[in-house]
Amino acid sequence: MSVSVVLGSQWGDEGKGKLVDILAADIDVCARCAGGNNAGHTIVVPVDGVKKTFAFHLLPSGLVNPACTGLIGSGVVVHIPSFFKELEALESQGLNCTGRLFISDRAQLVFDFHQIVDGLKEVELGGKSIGTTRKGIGPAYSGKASRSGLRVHHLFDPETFATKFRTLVEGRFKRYGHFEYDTEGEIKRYRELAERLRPYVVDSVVYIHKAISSGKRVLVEGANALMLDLDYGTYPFVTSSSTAIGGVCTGLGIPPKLIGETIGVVKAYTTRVGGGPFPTEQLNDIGVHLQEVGREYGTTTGRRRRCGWLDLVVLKHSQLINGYDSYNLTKLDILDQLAEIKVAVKYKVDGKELEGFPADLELLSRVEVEYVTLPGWQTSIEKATSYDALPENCKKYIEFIEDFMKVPIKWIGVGPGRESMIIKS
Ligand code: 2SA
Ligand code: GDP
Ligand code: MG
Repeated sequence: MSVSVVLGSQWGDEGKGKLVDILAADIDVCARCAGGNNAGHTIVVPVDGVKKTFAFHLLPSGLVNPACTGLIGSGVVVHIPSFFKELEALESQGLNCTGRLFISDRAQLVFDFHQIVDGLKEVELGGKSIGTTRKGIGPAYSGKASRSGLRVHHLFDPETFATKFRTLVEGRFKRYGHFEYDTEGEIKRYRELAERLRPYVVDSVVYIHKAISSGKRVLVEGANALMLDLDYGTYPFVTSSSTAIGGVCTGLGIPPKLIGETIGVVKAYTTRVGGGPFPTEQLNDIGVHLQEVGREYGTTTGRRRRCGWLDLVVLKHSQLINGYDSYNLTKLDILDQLAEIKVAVKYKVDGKELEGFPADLELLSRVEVEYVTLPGWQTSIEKATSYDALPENCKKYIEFIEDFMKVPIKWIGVGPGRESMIIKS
């Protein structure tokens, strides 16, 4: 039995949560391998004829399926108060997660002081700020890499926890000056939180391997996306985790040979939240149209997302690294009203085509983007339930992407709801 993987192919918010929710009907375990509660996955589900919206940040989106178990892997960074807050919000919406949510004892902890430092670092960067979610993600992964971080298992050794915690806070005071922080109060709070967390904690390596070997179907839900990957994204305008396929292995402790289908989620246009380069960004009416029709606001922070055309140079880079077997093209309905749709196919610098997506942001700032213009369909596709029912120009757009990428588009999103997904054979 192999593990399936859903990954964001662009700068995030492609609609990974919706696909994961649909696939969760046929899976037993849905696992998160990286990131933290910076992620925002929105799911719209009909419950007794009424549309219900669920917002996931740290917990796996597969939990909407009552038969699915959620696993938060070792590569994830966890802010425990947010874990409980999200769990309570889901339970208040009628999702009972008792006995079907687990967290790795190796996962790194995010504390409030990481979130404070995240904000201070952004202020320090001034005009060059990353535009982080201020959830403490960067500072927590920095602590992990510098081998001073605290992990879930430390919660159950109160003496060691308290000593290390005081040292960590002192270190931050030395670097950033004294900020208001109740260190002893936090230590006390975490003693209580540890007891609440205990029933959820597992050795996730043992857990996932037992699940796989007993024939359980496992799906990994990627958080953020390839262009936000610490190594392969638009560094330093990235998140601090490995959002690529490698992060699935390291974040869950599974070898590559156990990975089966890898599905790339591709928005039919491009969006990005926060700072950093975005070659196909449209700072014009098109960008505003995509933003408004697509309701492009951050799920976690409510920030306006920047919008632009689909970029196949980005997708090629993403394809090389993650090796997607198939795509879910999402939010195609957002292009319904456009007379013409552009797709970026080439980057040139000084008249010469670049072979790959450049590492150097200075070089990237000089690229000339070459587009192909395709005719729009100017009809609503929201109610389409089959590939054949789509307008010809819409099919041409889909097939152009498939031909260019040489990867099949298996799912097509035509609306936010679970029912608005066409399966293309
Ligand atoms: P961080 O907080 O350190 O991970 O931020 C670093 C960069 O990563 C971007 N980032 C995101 N981009 C898109 N979506 C994200 N999740 C939320 C959502 C975002 C929101 O689903 O809408 O609500 O604003 C996400 N998380 C991190 C971030 O913008 C920085 O560019
Ligand atoms: P994720 O981070 O990749 O899970 O994506 P988000 O949930 O942050 O953002 C995607 C947004 O688009 C959510 O509000 C979804 O409900 C919505 N969405 C997903 N697929 C579609 C689609 O095919 N059409 C439309 N109109 N909305 C979609
Ligand atoms: Mg999102």
